[in-house]
Amino acid sequence: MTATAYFAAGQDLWEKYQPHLERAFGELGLDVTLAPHAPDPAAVAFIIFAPGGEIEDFTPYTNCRAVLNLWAGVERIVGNRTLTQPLCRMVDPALTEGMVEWVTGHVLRHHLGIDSHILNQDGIWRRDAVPPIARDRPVAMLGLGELGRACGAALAALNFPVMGWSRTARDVVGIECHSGDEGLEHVLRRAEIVVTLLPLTPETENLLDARRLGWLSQGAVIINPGRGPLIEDEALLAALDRGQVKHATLDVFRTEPLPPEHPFWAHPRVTVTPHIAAETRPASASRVVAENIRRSLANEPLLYLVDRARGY
Ligand code: NDP
Ligand code: OXD
Repeated sequence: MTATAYFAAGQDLWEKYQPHLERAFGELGLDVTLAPHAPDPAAVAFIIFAPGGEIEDFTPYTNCRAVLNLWAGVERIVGNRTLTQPLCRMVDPALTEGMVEWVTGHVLRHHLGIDSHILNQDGIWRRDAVPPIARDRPVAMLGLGELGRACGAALAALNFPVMGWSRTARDVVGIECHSGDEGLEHVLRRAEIVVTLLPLTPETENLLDARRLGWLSQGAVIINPGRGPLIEDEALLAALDRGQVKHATLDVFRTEPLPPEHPFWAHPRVTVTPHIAAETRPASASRVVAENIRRSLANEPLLYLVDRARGY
């Protein structure tokens, strides 16, 4: 019998995804009908979801075998009490590539002091700020999941000493791995550049508060493409103002779009990017969705299943 996959991620995304999803279903020979509406929720076998999409209440989808999130982060759906179906998050190879490029680019910007040579050129020949080579610039990667590992590997390949931090103890080639509160203190005290690629959960919210920011070495740089609430805004502003944090490059915020009056916009040592570090790409992500539908229909384990208790 044909299964129905309801694309509940909104009209804009529908237009971008429809041809790719249909192609990906065809490539796997799936007997699946893709629909932008679900007049009969009980007939829906799969829900393709994105935050801000059409579903708040999952209760009527009584025969839904899985909810397939198009985003890597699940904080906007994982706590939905009506969601009893398995939830899968997105691990998209093209999103990962994008994140590696964004993180590497921003790390190199700060490492090389690129701004001082491309902004405010004033005719003065300054040779006083030769950067160290990468092997002398320790980087902390908070989060050693799909994205943290890929970014850490790219930075390690450039010779940055990468210290990683995760919830459980990990062993990642090329990365000095740490976990637990002591591990966090260790990496923050030693890092000159800190990248946050953690999911937003009750445990990670406000992780970088005044106390932990106080562990940073003077003049550290923070790069946050994870989620805004990982860092306390006020504590970060205070750390910037006392020079403990030399610069913060922020892609994600408590409120998005970041309101025009937010102090981050005007701060001379904050760079705001509008949540563009890495996007899910329809062509590759559609293949991930199709593969999970194939697995479900074949009663095989789903990929990238979210652990509701952990929240990611
Ligand atoms: P993963 O789930 O693969 O990895 C999460 C990592 O965070 C794991 O290493 C995990 O530890 C660690 N972690 C979770 N909770 C804690 C904790 N309490 N203490 C210490 N470590 C913890 O996620 P991804 O790498 O795929 O994505 C990370 C985040 O990046 C997403 O959740 C999303 O918020 C953000 N993102 C941002 C984008 C953007 O454009 N700005 C695009 C895509 C994602 P462990 O290994 O032990 O499980
Ligand atoms: C994601 C994001 O979680 O784009 O996929 O932030």
